[in-house]
Amino acid sequence: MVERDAVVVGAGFAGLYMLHKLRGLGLTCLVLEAGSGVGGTWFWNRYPGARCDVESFSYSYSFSEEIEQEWNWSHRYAMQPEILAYANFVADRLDLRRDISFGTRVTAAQYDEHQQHWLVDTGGEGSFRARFLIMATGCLSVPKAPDLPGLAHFRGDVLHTADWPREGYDFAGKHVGLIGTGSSGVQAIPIIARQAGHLTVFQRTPNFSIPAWNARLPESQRRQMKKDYRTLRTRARNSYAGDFADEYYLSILEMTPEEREKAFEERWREGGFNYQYAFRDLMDNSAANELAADFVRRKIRAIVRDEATAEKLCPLDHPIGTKRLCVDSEYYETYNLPNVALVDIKSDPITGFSVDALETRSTRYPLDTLVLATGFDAMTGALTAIDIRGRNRISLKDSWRDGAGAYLGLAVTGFPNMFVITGPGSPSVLANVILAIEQHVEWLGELLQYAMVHGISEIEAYAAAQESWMEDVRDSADRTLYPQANSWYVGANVPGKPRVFMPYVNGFQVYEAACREVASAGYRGFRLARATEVAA
Ligand code: NA7
Repeated sequence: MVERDAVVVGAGFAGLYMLHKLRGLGLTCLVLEAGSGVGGTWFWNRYPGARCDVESFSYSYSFSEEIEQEWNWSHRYAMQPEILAYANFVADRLDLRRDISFGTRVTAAQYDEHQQHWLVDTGGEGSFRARFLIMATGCLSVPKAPDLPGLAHFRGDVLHTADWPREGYDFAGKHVGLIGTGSSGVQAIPIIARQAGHLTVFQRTPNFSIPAWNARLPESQRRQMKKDYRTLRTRARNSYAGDFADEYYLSILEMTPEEREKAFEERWREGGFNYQYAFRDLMDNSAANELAADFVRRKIRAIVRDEATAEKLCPLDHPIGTKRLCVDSEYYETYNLPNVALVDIKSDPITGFSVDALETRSTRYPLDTLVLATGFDAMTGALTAIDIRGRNRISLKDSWRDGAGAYLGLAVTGFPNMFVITGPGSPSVLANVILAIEQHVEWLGELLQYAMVHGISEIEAYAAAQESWMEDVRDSADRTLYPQANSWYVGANVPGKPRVFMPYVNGFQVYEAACREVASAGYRGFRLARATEVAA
């Protein structure tokens, strides 16, 4: 049995920084990672076109000025290989690998109330004992395999975007089918279309997508950004989304039609999430939202030449932004290529597969390859996949049966000394997730420091604190349009998952202030017990 002060699960951006932080506190730590390398979601998601939808300069660690200055981002939005190279650079620069056990998948964790430590099992790769268990398992790390009727009959290649072969895949000359038009599909489709003989996209629900206008960063801009980093990071810390963009300065409803059209056009030309975050009434007023949505639909109709295809691509079932916006490179333009077809599987559902074809109610589509861009069991999937048992052997899965929750999105009642980085109830995926990670790691670092100074051996969120926090998370979401969509934010993409809006919608800066306030009130809402008190 290997013993450490803390075990961290996952060597993505959260696990890497957590390890660095714990070392700085003088705690011994081991990171357990299922993959053979660092990078988390960026290790697995190697599909063609995989790219971050947050701009490179803000989607990067801010805690080390050396790392900021030494690393050079090549593009406005970094591609997956570059982000993975960055994660490796950080791991090497901070000498993190010696405390990471790769190829080690955690299968179970059990809290021992008498000894106040966690026992972590890996199903064959060893067992571990630690006072603290820190889940850095990521919000988008468990691929969701869709329930497709008769898929087992298909003898062609089946690939999932979130579990892509490391050696890549040659689409040349192939007849390819792709299911899923969220961010992964929207990024992969333009690239696959240019490589494959023929691509058929099977779309269940169209999404809104805004152009990325991705481009190389000129050296002058890189130099300027590096100079401005401190100011920009401060701005990010004080913003809703945790990045550098100007936010919430325009009201759609207060503008004249001409001003509005100009503002939408400018945001479209700027590209990316600022189409959503520039407007302060877009996410809580249906009329404002509809105007913004209509602009994008008009863009789709202007770009896509075939009228019927354009109509199929126009989202009508959810307000814009209530499902994560896609940020694309020539997504809509791809449907003008002669070798690309779009099939609406809501009106013509998939009925089955034969060895070499996908069949819908009306048509048989011969395929060599099927790409599943069907998303993730988001926010909770990686946690509930592990048999985590807290006080009285209560399982995390059971305690989240009616919906996931955590006090501050960080600590779950009944699971002392366990912490979840970017857990349900925190801004996580609604913010620049790297900053959300940094804030959690730093806050947790201070809590553990406090525990050491005060001789505290057990930390647990009170049930009442968790309940009232999650009530606020829910009520805040209910004041916006977010819950209207069947999104992965509410778990709607996983059959049977309780429908709870999981991210904290009031903004990164409001959330950070709430965390600070809890800490300065002596960690209000947490039971902090000294060893003697626990034994008694
Ligand atoms: P998403 O955004 O969850 O998208 C998954 C897509 O797959 C979406 O279009 C789904 O349609 C579709 N889907 C899922 N299951 C099925 C089945 N059974 N049949 C047909 N279509 C299906 O996942 P992504 O990987 O694209 O992106 C996730 C996040 O990663 C993204 O937001 C970024 O933050 C990075 P549906 O809408 O459910 O009808």
